[in-house]
Amino acid sequence: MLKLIIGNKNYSSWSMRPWLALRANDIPFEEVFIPLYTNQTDKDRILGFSDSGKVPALIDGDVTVWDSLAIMEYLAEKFPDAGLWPADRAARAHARAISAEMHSGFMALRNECGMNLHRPIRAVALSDDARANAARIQDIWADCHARYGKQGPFLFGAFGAADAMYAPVVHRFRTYAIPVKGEAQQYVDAMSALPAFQQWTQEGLAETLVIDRFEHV
Ligand SMILES: N[C@@H](CCC(=O)N[C@@H](CS)C(=O)NCC(=O)O)C(=O)O
Repeated sequence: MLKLIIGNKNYSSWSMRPWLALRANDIPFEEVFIPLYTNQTDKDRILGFSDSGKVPALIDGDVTVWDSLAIMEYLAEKFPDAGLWPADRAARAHARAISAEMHSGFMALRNECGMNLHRPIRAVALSDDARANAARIQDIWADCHARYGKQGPFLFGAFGAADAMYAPVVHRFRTYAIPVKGEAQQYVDAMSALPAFQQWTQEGLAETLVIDRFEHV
């Protein structure tokens, strides 16, 4: 049985990504929750699974894969029928490029609008960089919709790895009241209707642990 080590569902956007990829495809796995930013004991538990000291980590027998994007690649190889990457090579390259862009970029938006599901909805004054990040993400979604929208409501038609990578942004746009326009709103609606996305959200909202440093934004 695969084991996915995750942090708080309320806060851990990196944990959310591979969890969604697994759950949305009905791939069985055991979930191991370790509260983030609590004490050395919890940190040591994370280190017991991954030398990176970070979540998520996927354990498959004697294979450990850490880092969300590497986990996505591992799952795509292990479960080819799940279609985590598009079958078409050009679309697959596109999906990998936008996933990498999410993984390595949008720092201003990520720093200024950390995922926090239970945060009361409230706009904050965003920096120019964060506003540019939000616009770029919406352009990515609109471009995918224009190219692949006939195949389904997700970025490349059916739900895949790129969607899992962008899913936490849907929460950020909502809780920080960032305006979403046109096709990007259709994408937000499709993601919000996905049962796996709803399950993560409900379980995150049910958590009572509070990480103080993420609460004053
Ligand atoms: N690049 C990593 C980032 C992982 C990461 O930063 N995880 C955070 C939680 S969302 C973490 O484990 N923080 C705990 C710590 O640093 O002690 C990925 O894509 O998986």
